[in-house]
Amino acid sequence: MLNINGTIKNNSVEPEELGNCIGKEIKLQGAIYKIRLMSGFAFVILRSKQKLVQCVYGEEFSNFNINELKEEACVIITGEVVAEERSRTGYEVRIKSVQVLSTPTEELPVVINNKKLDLSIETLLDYRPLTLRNEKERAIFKLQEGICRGFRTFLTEQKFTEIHSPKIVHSGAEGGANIFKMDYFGKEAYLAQSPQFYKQTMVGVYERVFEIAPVYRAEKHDTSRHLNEYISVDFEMGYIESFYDLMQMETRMLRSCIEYIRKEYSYELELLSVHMPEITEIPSIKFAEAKELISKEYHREIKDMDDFEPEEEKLLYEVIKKKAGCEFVFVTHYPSKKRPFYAMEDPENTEETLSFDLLFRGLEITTGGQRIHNYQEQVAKMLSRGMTPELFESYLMIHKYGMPPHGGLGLGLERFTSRLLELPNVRYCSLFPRDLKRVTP
Ligand code: AMO
Repeated sequence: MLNINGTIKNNSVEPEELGNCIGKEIKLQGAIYKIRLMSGFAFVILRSKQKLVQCVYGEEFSNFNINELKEEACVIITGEVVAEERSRTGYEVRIKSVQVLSTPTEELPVVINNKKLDLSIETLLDYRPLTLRNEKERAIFKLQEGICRGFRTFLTEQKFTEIHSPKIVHSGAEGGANIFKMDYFGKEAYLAQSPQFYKQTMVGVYERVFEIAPVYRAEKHDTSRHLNEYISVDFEMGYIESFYDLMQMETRMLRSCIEYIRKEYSYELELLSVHMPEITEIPSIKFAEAKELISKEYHREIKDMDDFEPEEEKLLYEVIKKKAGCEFVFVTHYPSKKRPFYAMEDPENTEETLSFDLLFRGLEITTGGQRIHNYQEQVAKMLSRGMTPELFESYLMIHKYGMPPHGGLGLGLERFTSRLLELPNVRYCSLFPRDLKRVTP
């Protein structure tokens, strides 16, 4: 019988410890990222858990044949850590011997170990299992991890409870045609467009909740901002005085996240040359006023009174940056007809909702707002939209049996990341993007 007590036998040092091992012989595990042959010696760059480690082969101290070592082989290196001021880390590992655990059977179809991958977005995504091994590609998703940790840390501190809501659902929350239908043992079901009903429901349980999880949108168009599966950062909170409380909370969440990654992910930020936004205060403007401002500043005719055109979002960014020096802008009071049935209308003007979007560097990254919490009011709004309240019985339970004034928001993780890194397409910020043409890799 074998007793498993949780001990993993591994004598490899953690790469972060190498700086403390100067003069010592160590073992180090990783993949051979790059071999640069010189005469009599070679640089062997090892891809470890987080960073690249500079190792060197030398005829006088290495006891293996460098020509037999292949890039992308998985190895355990034995070597001595020596101080080397020309190395980025201040040290390097002189390789004595190499234990090869596995070695590629074929030449890689794309070059993945250049500083910058010189590939079209299609090739980059087609070879995702390989291209993700590139130093900068890895840094993007490491940073994205940091963003989620930043949000999670902040929200947990603010006493939000993390939840996991179902992704197979019985009705759509966001309306529109972009819902995936599925056959659920002979019944019709859908992939969740958002955790909307469930996060509201959980406000009745915990008062403040959040979720970071995939959501599904059957987007029929191929744009640089739409994915068919994306990660939604949602929070929902009760006992709000107005929807401005939600905007205050989001401002603090973003500020806290930016500080967190600045502190914890400086390696990735530097590698990706991220231009970090300053968030002290975020200006807020009503939707109708924003439309007029853009029209006046740029002598543009307003074509669609109910929504922004993508170009208008960019122009709004420019004008707000010029006037207020901020790269974010809240836009509030969106027209009721453009917002979902759960949005609360402004009692002073029922044509408008107590809702907002947040734009960052010219792209909508968040939608949020106050929800209807009164049962009669919610049923009446559904009926006025031609909906059948009976189909939403379980959702309406919360309204029927008591809910505090509440609201929340959803932030698209890939959109936020792409704007932070100033990348032109959300696909760059999705590990394995799903779009009109792509369900693989
Ligand atoms: P909405 O539908 O506006 O609101 O979505 C919220 C945020 O999600 C992101 N987003 C997308 N990202 C990538 N691909 C897509 N196809 C896509 N669609 C949306 C955007 C957007 O701002 N339940 C509400 C939120 C709330 O009120 O709490 C909702 O889902 O960044």
